[in-house]
Amino acid sequence: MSEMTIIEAGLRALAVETASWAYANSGTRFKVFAQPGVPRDPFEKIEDAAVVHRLTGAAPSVALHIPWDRVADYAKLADHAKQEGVKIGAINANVFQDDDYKLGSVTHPDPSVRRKATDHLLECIDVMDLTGSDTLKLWFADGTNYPGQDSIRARQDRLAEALAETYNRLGEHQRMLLEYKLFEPSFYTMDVPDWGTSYAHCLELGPKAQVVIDTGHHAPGTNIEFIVAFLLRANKLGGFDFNSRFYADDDLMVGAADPFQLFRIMHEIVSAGALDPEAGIAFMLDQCHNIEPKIPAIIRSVLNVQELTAKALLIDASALAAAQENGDVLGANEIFMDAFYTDVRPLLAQWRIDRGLDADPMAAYRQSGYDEKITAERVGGEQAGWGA
Ligand code: LRH
Ligand code: MN
Ligand code: MN
Repeated sequence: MSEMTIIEAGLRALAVETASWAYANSGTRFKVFAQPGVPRDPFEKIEDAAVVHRLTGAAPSVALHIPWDRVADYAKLADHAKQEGVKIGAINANVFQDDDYKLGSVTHPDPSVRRKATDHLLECIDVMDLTGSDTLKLWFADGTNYPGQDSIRARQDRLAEALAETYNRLGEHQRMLLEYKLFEPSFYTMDVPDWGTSYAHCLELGPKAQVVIDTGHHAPGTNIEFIVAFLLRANKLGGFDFNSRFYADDDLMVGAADPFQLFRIMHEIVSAGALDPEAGIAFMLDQCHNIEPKIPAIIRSVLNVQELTAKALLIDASALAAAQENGDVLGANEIFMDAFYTDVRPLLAQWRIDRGLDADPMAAYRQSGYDEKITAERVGGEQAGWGA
């Protein structure tokens, strides 16, 4: 099989989900640099996501964050997405920006705060019903800062209770993904600090609960592809929040800091046959673009995922299996690295031309006039929520 045939077969199905909040103004704890032309409401965020999809042909859905994307009429929002040629992806719950949540949301010691938080999770399932989304994504900032502050074990019980209530409200074709994060904003314990905790809760809940891996949420040096392989084997990997990091949860463009890591992750996906949408793995971006222009940064990220996936597709699977069987350590590694070092950019340019897309989506965006248009039309764009 030619390299092009292999890439074509693999990439046909690859769908990267972009995040509504990445189109809006966002920053660090220190400063939000407002950019001209950012969306003023969720409708405009969807329009920007549609531009990314039109140029890349690989970003057909956009994730929402509630309440950042709260609107009066969700059916209208979903309809708008459809008109624009994209659909609503995961609904991200947000129980981390309310004064009531200072000591936690679903694990808060006060039952009335827990009730409020769980009600929000249920509200997110209502939003799924109205938008046609099939995925609820949960991340909890919950945890403690000081030893003795609260009972670690009681907080697990409270978490399990809220998750079970939410799980039971899911419709037949809906699922929930539980995201973990080692630290931040809590610095002594996070209530879902790692994949093991998320996995154990998901296992207890049932088949509609799966783990989501945010690539920026681990200790430095963590072998993320091992987690991917383990969860795929257990049928408990629901998807990714892709981004990259040099230090902590940096939320930089995926593939920017460590393209080799993304390659190794995509190799696990490809070799498990999990690239196909049928496998149900959501390839989402969770990034914040503080100094770089938003739409081009998101296009760049989609292209990075595509490029590293194409490289992973080029690993000669049968030669690799033979080398592994023979215990040929260096041979196996060479086969792996050969694919990583292959320059797939010309193949991908051709792949795009074959689909009626521009060979270079970054250049096509620059020439499209869209940036000038939104800069002129949109004044007073949104703040995503971070640093708000
Ligand atoms: C938390 C997180 C989570 C949130 C998003 C905005 O750090 O990764 O996914 O929903 O950032
Ligand atoms: Mn995330
Ligand atoms: Mn994060």
